[in-house]
Amino acid sequence: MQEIRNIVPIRGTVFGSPECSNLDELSADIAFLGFPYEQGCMTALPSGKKWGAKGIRHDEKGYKYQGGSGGKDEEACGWFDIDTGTWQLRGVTMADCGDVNVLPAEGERNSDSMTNCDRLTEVVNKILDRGAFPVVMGGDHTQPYPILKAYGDFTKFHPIDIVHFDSHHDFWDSIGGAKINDADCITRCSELPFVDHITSIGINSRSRMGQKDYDAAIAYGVNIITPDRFKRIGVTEVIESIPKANNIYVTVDIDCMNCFEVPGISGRECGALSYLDVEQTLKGIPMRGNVIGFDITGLIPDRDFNGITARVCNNLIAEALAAIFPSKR
Ligand SMILES: [Mn+2]
Repeated sequence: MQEIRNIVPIRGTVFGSPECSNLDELSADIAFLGFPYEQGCMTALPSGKKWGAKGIRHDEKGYKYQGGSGGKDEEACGWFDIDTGTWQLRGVTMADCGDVNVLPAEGERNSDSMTNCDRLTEVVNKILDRGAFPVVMGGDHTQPYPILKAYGDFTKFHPIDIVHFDSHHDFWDSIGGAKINDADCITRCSELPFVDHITSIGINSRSRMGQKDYDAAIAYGVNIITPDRFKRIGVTEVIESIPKANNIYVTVDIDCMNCFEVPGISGRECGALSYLDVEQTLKGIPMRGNVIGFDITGLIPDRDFNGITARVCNNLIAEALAAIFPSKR
């Protein structure tokens, strides 16, 4: 049987961090991984989520991993935050592992070959095995389920709570009977034996959340924060509504934000969260538990305007990581 690579190299890395295409040699606090996959979406929807990771990598304004003062190329240079008077991500090491190798979904397949989602699970499993914190960039929102499956072998991370940012509940049972897709990812995650509480932030009622799906989410115990409720109670109370947990996994579908802040997406929403709502909530999550992984999804560079949405994604990743990883120097 032909050897199939699990990851493929890319051009340009997140924040200009070093590339690591051999996972056996991965040695970093944080590992970036692209999952250029959109086989979990209805094909009637706008396509191009598979280029999301590429868009984030090519954003030019964001954190520069190798920079520092005095013109020196300092590794993991971090930045100084004037709100807190502290350095952010200084000395926190990062590596970009490239993209998961996504192959055609249909057609004849060797019985022992893996699906694309299995390949994602295997790569994240390896990243965890190397002691790094995975940051997966979609691709569509199928990804949290195969990512979380990778934590199955690591009981030190159990139980896992999920904090989910989205305009859509993603609590469908299936799409026409087909399971494991971008509308049922939270349902599938809820079925994993080591997943416990789920908080879904930004869910709106205009996005076809049928009452059946709503009832299923409530029956599971999902803590749903709509944009209206977010505005009413404010960010501090939103953060406090996230149950205290041992371990927290964070998944961000960027359509949780107003479409005029994230035009480069598929389902453009109004009356949604703002960029700062999401950033400030992300910064509060480490106070509720040990954050063990992060993914971001939904960017379609071809629908973006002048890279605005890629800018938002790149910045959210940097700010979320800065809240999770204190500076080392
Ligand atoms: Mn979603």
